[in-house]
Amino acid sequence: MDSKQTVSVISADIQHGVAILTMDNPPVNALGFQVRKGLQSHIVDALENDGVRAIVITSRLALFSGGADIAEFKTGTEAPMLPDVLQTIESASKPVIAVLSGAAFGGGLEVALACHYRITFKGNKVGLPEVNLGILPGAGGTQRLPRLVGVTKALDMIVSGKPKPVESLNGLFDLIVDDPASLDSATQHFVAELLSENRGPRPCSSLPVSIPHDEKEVFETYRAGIKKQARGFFAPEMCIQAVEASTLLPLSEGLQKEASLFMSCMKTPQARAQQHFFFAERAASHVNDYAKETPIREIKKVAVIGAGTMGGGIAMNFANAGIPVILLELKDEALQKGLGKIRENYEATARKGRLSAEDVELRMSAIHGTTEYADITDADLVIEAVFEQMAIKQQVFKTLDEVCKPGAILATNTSTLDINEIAKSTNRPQDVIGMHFFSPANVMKLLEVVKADKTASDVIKTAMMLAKRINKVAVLVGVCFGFVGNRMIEPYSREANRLLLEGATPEQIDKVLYDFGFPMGPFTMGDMAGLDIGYYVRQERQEDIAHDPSYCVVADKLVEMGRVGLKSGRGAYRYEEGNRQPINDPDVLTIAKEQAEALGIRQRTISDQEIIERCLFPLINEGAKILEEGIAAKSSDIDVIYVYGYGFPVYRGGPMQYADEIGLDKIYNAMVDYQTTLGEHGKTWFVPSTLLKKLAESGATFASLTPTSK
Ligand code: 3H9
Repeated sequence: MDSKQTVSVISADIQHGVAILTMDNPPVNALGFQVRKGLQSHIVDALENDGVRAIVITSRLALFSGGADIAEFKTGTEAPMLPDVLQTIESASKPVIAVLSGAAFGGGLEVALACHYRITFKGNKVGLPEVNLGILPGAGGTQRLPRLVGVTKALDMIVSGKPKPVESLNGLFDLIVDDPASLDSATQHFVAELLSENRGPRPCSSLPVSIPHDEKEVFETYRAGIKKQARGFFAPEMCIQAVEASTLLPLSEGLQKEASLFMSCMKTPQARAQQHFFFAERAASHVNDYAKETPIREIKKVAVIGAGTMGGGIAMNFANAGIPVILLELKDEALQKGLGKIRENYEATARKGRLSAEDVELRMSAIHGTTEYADITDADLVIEAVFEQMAIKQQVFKTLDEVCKPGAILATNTSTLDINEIAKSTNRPQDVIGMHFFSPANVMKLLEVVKADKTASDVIKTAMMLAKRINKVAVLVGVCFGFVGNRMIEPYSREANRLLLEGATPEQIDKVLYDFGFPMGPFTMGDMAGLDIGYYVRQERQEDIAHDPSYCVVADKLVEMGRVGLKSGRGAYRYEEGNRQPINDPDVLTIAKEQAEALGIRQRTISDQEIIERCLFPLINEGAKILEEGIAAKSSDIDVIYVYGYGFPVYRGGPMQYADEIGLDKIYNAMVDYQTTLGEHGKTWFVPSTLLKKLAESGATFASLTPTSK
């Protein structure tokens, strides 16, 4: 007789001798304690039930499973452990069939690998993304996948963490149906045939892992190939070693090796950082500034003011997402130049094989150029990306206020200016918001959404939601000079420049920060961006910095000498024609020495540790002030900004997670020490924030703070 029984997140339904175990643990069928316990007990029941001849594991959600419950990694995992549940499945005396009615990731795919047969539909995806969490697949994935799809494919999936279409994985699925709607009937048919042919369990432990003769060097070749992307990461090498073990050991021993490598990853600060970052990225969209029921404004047409590098890049985001854009520039020559640059960018992507010629034309056809404000009156969103000067921006917003339709969102891409002041030049401050893109705007994932005092909540919600449509990660912040990202980078560059005066070289400072994990050090970055940009910002900020005569004095001198970076062939380094490789320039050291002497600064040998502390601790301290002021609602938002906007190594989780990991007392004490050891400079710039002091004294972390809303 058929029966139905429900254990919360898993239901067991016996139909015609087949036990159908359906996972139903929204949102992603994470394999937390209840799911593991439910799976284990239902499988044991089904094995003991003489009326059951086969077991099907499937899901009620659009996803098969998103894998182990990552939140449990922090709080601790209770038995039954996933590898043990999977052992029960693999050694079952009745055939177990996984029916993937949606994507399967990590432990979710490992459940399917432990089953004896697998069924899915065309277009579905599976992956083992554990490496992105600083770990490796720890429930048999590194041992079973190579046995099913071969070493090369398994290695690639496990080390890259990227999902793959099911059709590309020969050997993994016994049946791939055309569409998800036919999965149920296809499964019934498959299982009926299986039983009628008496095909029993088929554990993959019996399969050998062989490396084709011409692929003996597979592991060494793979290591060499990923050297650049894997720089600084611990987990990729552990993944490789685990897959290597699958080729050398029987399954049971391979599983033990995998477990030990998994634990060695799990204990690292990198794993903590990457898991923190997984939740940080998602938490960035949880904001208190609007409600679930707050409506969003419809965005069907966008206008971008300014066809320079930023404006062009911003326009590309919308064209890429199929949203029509009007690009406005006052002079036709500048407009044509901007449109030409956009085409060049698309064509360069097409040459790399990442875009077809038709796509280039399709995207270009979504961007219309104009020199007339009259052409943007029906835009739902206007993003201003003109020269970074208050008077110019205010003039643009005054015009937008005159021409744009009621309800249009008026956004500014300013990276430093006061958006409340910009909003004042309109009669609709509730519609004004900051949408701060990072350069190159068509590439960088980050979008700082800046709410001004009067920005309406539906405008904030629309901007946050729109970010998803254009494939950005949005972080909501408040108004202050430089918002979160640029405000915190200021002490970082200030200290890097001051260290030059004190005797460090650009090369030493860049190397230390590159080795810390940044894609490049501050001097290489400055030369690439152009030293004139910082120079003009400093000119506008004289009242904040004039009291410190040493403030970026070498950078100022270089700009005044016409050494504005890569584009002029000289900056903090020198460059050969057509080559972006920085070359050390002794002239820069001479300039630094002369300036130091003029300021009475004694040059000395600077340790690498001091470079890290001097550049990063004031940056973190600024982050603490930002939290104190409510400019960012939570420390994890700052981490998302730094990883996606400034290349802070994700394996350190972002500056605030890094601070929590090394201990806030250590940072506080170092700040206090520098206050005395660095004389006037220390007294001015190394004052710990009240929040840092409070947390350090109580032994708390930034992550423990309750999110704020301003
Ligand atoms: C693993 O499996 C280890 C094993 O090898 C060994 C064990 C021994 N756990 O991303 P979304 C939450 S490690 C807990 O916005 P989407 C997420 O935080 C795991 N929570 O949805 C969010 O919560 P909130 C390997 C999870 O549709 C909500 O679910 N697996 C998990 O855009 C919705 O998430 C992975 O690394 C989880 N595993 O994307 C896959 N997954 O609403 C990780 C999600 O409160 N997950 N949440 O912000 C993903 O890549 C995506 O979430 C997925 C869905 C593609 C599944």
